[in-house]
This record gives sequence, structure tokens and C-alpha cells, in this order.
Amino acid sequence: MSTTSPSFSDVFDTEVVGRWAAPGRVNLIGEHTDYNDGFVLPLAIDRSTTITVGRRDDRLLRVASTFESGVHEASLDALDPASMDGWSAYVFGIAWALREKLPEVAGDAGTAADLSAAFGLDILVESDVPVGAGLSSSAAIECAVAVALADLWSLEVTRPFLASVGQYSENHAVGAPTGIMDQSASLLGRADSAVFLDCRSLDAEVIDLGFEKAGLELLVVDTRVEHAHATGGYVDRRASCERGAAALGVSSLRDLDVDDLPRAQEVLDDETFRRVRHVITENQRVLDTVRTLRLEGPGAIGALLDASHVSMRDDFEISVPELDLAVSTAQANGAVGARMTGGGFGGAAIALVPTAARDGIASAVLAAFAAAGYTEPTIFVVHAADGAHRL
Ligand code: GAF
Repeated sequence: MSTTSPSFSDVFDTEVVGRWAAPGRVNLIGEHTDYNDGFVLPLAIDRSTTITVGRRDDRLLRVASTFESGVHEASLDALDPASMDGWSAYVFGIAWALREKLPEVAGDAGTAADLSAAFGLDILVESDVPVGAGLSSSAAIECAVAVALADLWSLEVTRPFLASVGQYSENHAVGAPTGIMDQSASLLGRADSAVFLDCRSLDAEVIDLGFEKAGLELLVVDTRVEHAHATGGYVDRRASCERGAAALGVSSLRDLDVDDLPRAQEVLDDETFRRVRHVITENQRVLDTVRTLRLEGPGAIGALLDASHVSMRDDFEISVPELDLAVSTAQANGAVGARMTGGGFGGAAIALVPTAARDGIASAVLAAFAAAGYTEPTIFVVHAADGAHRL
């Protein structure tokens, strides 16, 4: 029996006023550096969440999706993170976070300080960003909703502000203590480019990747080992970084560089030292990657990608055997460089590959997973895409 996804009019009876899309992301390099005020270099990808929106006459937000049956409902007058759960928290959380954060920018360009003039909406969510793969399916929903609400409610706010709204929602409505990288990539991404973000100043620069000109492609290996950031390892790693910074007398690990490593080794226990070393060296690798992309092109960044993976595997200890196998197999079969991407503990690896070697590398990874008895991974090419926009 074949099933078809519901259309907007199957679920809602309001008239459609617009559609918005926001992409997932791949992080080229700079992992677990964002919440340490450091540097990241993600790209928005050609996998996205699309929302179709109808205007309501009341102050209700009603949301449905093509991936789960049922309609979730919340009143704009009673938005409360404590009563948000499941995937709809990614939608309601944005409205709540906007309400909380608007006072920070009220008055700038005539921005309203509250949501008193906002109206209700019906929202249908669809997405081709794989869930749990470390490609920011949640940020894609948040950012599609954020740009739609800003457009529809005539909020004169900037994209960096909307990224901070997305992060605030993720932290307080969803309950994951994540940084600002994913929402920034989804909102600020550009075709064929990466976003070089300083997570302290929030200065962002678009960096040309030049993959096509160099005959390269970016392959994603989704190991299908699912991860979550609201619990366990992610929370624990963040706490280690904060402990390390406090013990070294700085407000964040951004204030340290490789020259501080000998002192860090003296002061910290071995595990905390290795966590700190990952962040310090990863920040340097982001800066080196940006410089190398500019001066030599993408064919020269392989060693930095490889070193990033080793650091995440051995120092930050966020890799899993499936990610290590994807990375080592890609490297052994001709990838320029490879690393796990995203928060870790599952999810996806990326490999920068010559187009001519792409299919051979994909086959080798599939064969290696089969030989190891792992679940078959999903392997696909991604291209750097534009950030969230109205369709
Ligand atoms: C997840 C988080 F959401 C990001 O903020 C970032 O910390 C990343 O893991 C690790 O670099 O995607």
C-alpha cells in the first residue's frame, strides 16, 4: 500500500500566505568550538526544511508535518517551554524565544518589543534533512520558522539576531545546551561557500569553497547511528570545557592558544587537558583552513580535516567506530581529507573527494560497513547552498 504525505489543505483550512525554506548544514571544520567562543566554518547544504504557512484570525499557532500525523497547537498568549515537547518544540520554541528576545532589539529600525500585534498561523513542515544525522535538521526547522515569523509579523530584525533566537530556543525550549553554529549556517549560508563565524564577536564572513573548480565534491556518510544533544556526551563535553577554562583563569577557551598548552597540561587532569587541547587546536585548524582555502584552494585542506578527526576521536572522544571506519576508508581510497561532522556520538562523516574517485570511495565505505557488520550507511553528495529564504 502506498502512502502519500498530506498537503496543506488536507490538514488546514486557512489560505496559504507563503512558503519558506531553510537548509541543514555540514560543518567543514571547527567542532565544539562555538560554545567556547571560538571559530567555525560550516556550510548550508542542499537539503532543507520547507514550511507552508496559512494566516489565522486568532492567536493560535497550529503545526503539522509530513513526517508524523496529528496537529500540535499553542496560543501566542500562553507560550511556555515547559509544555513543549517533541519536534513541535522547534516551532513553538521560536515564537517563545522571539517574544523573550525582542526587547533586546526593540526600537532598532522600528522593531516591536513584543508579539502583541502578531497573529496566529497554520504551519505545515516538510524536510529532506535526515534526522539524527548531525546535519542540523532541528536548526533547519527553527530557521525556516524564524524567517517566516519575522516576515509575516513584520519584525525588522537581522539574521544574526534570528540565529540567536534559534539558539535560545534550542537551549531553553528544546533543552539542548548547543552553540550558535547551526542556526548561523542555516541563516547565513551562501551557494558554493562556507560561513566563517567568530562565535565571540558573531562577525561572519562568506568564504568561497571552490570545490567544483578544483574537481572536488563533498560526500556525506550518514552512519545512521543516531545522536542527541540534550543529554549525555554533549552536555558532559561542554561542562569539561567550562571546567578547564575556569581552572586556567579565562572566561572561555577562546582566550587560549597553542602556546598555553604546556601550562594547561600542568594545571589540568589528563582528561580535561585533552578536552581543552581539542578546542584550542581546533580553533587554530579553522583559521588555518580559511587561510589555506584562500591561498591554495580546497585541494590543500585535507591534512587539516584529517587532524580534526584525530583530535575529536582521541582528545575530545566524541567519535564512534562507525564514524572512524567511514573516515579511514575514505582516506584510504583517495579522499583529500575526511572527518566526522557535527556534535558526534553518531551522525555523519564528511569526505572531500575528487569527483573521479567519488563512486569508488562510496563503494569502499559500503563494503567496509558490510564487512564490519554495521548498518548500511546512507551516502550522498552535498553542495553548499543559500541560507533560509522565502520561496
Ligand atoms: C551541534 C551543536 F548544535 C552545535 O552548536 C555545535 O556545538 C556542534 O554540535 C559541535 O560543533 O551541532
